Amino acid sequence: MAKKERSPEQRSIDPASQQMLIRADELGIGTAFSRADDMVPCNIGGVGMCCKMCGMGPCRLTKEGQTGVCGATIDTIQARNFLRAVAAGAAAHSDHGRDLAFTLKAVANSEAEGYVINDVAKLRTVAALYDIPIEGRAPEEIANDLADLYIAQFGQQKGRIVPMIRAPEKRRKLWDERGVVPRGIDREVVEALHRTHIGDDQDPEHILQHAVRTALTDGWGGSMIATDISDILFGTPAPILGQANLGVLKKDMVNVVLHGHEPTLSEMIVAASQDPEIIEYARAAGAKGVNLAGICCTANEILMRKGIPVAGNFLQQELAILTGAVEAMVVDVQCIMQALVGLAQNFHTMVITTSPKVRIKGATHIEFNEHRALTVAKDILRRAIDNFKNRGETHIPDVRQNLIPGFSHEYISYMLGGTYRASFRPLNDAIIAGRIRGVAAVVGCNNPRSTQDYLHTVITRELLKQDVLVVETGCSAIANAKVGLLLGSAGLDQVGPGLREVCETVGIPPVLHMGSCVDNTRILTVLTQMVAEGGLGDDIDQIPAVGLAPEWMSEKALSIGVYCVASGAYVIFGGASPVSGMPDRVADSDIVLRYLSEGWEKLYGGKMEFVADPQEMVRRTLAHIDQKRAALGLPKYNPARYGRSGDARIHELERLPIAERQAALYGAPGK
Ligand code: SF4
Ligand code: MSK
Repeated sequence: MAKKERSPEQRSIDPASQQMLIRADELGIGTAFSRADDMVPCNIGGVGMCCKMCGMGPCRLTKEGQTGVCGATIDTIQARNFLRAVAAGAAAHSDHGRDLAFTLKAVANSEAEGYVINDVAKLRTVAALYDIPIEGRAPEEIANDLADLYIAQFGQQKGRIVPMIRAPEKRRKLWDERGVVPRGIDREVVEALHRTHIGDDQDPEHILQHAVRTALTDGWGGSMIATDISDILFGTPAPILGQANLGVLKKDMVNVVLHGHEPTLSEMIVAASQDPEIIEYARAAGAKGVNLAGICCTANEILMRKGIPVAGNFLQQELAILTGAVEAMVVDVQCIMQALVGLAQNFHTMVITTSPKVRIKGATHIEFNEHRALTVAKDILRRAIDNFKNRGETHIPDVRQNLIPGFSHEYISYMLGGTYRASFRPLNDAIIAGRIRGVAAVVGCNNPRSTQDYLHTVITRELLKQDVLVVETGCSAIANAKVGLLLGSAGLDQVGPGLREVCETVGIPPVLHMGSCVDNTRILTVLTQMVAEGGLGDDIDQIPAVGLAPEWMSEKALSIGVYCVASGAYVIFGGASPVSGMPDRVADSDIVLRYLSEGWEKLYGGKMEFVADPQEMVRRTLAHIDQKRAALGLPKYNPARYGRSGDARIHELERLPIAERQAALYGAPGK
């Protein structure tokens, strides 16, 4: 029995999740929600005041003036813990990028079964950025050179990683001056571990400088490489109709849920699921076919490119199995709960691990290998189909919502300017005029310590009302998709008048789904292109923009936050801070917390803050946007100026007699 058990409504705002949580209670099955209720977070480690870097500890610094056995002070301990978390996050994203680089190399050399180069234009564009010759060369030759260059970024020892050249010039100079330019991706992660070993780096500011360098290897390194290669191999996303929530699972089909992060295997499973041989195999088993659905960022990858429905975000991985309708949950890397296997034993679901890096005791392991990807994908689907006969009672919530994802930076540029004039000019102009007050990136995870999806959706809705254009990635995008904010016209009645005009004119939803967690680099690219377009300053820190991770939980989120801060953004995390300390008990135990905000703002123009209250998050976001507008000399945001043009006005005018309509549009005759 949980200690402080919350009701389903307190655990999630999502009706599908609530239904499955009731079902879990009926069956007496625990989930992350009930385990979070049972597990009170450690009030010492949770605020960064515990060190377990060596066998003389763990040392808990809860008294004034106390140090660790080695003499380490609280700020050193907090900075070391923080750097280690950033290093783990950067490692996860970057290793994802490395695997894709090896896949690109294999595809270029015809050694990867089933894969082709899907977006030759993007391959040529990316290669040209690095002066790789493209004219008169076959895509495979270019891809081979690009793969070699990208693979080299991981083991490089000196110089700078190449994707950094894509940042605004002023920012690159700043990074040089601050000594945070990454030399090689692996080198910075290794150095982070070295520096935080007992008896190494003990100056908190110096340790946190390396947190910046390490995070930059993620945003302007590993993650950017991952996004580039995913687009080259599987296609650059463009708007496509999708669906989200547990109601996408189908009673009469074999349901295979793809969960994790890397698109390599999931893309091949999508291809295999359409193979006549597999469809026939499913029919012979008594099903109408194979229904694929995604969870977490694998979901975002195959949704953005193939329109494969999303079963849910992070906190719905267990709930999908609780439907009783999932024949197989196929996982690769990151954000996979170990609890899945025990939970699945209550049903017929097979949990299939596929990465050489990730095994879970009790799961079936079918190892993925890009050299025989299609064969592995078909093998997995056959195993899932064979399991269909074991299905028992099903409880699929009848809850799903349409959405339109697929807003890559390439597509945003195209939609704003067209094929021949692709550009960010209209976006910059809308911000300069005040139609769009600013831009917010609402991203990141779910966390069972808050109410699932509540913070993501309430903040997004509030910002839209204030004419803030919202871009999204990761589990946040799925949260807002489920409440219908990622549709063309739906939700436009809930947005501010200026933003509504822009959305109606361009034909876009007010919330743009830009992809998975590694695709936060698309947001860096958009910000860089907005700078290049002109009118909003000469560096990212001058743009009226804010990043928010309201329900963060992963170390990857911290790494993303730090590279955004280092790129000049104001980043607000919801929930608890891992470095807040207990300033009421131990004075100055919040030195590191303050440094991430005030210290980094002086150095990089961006800052990181942790704010629990959603209204306060919105208030700080708007205050920051308005302050950046003022610094640029832009007109003060005034919603009364807009909302009288565009489609809404046309509908009103249509009701007037023709002469009055013309007078309203063009002035009275003779004037
Ligand atoms: Fe304690 Fe120092 Fe060891 Fe950390 S490194 S556990 S503070 S003795
Ligand atoms: S999956 S890192 S819970 S966003 Fe990228 Fe979602 Fe966070 Fe995992």
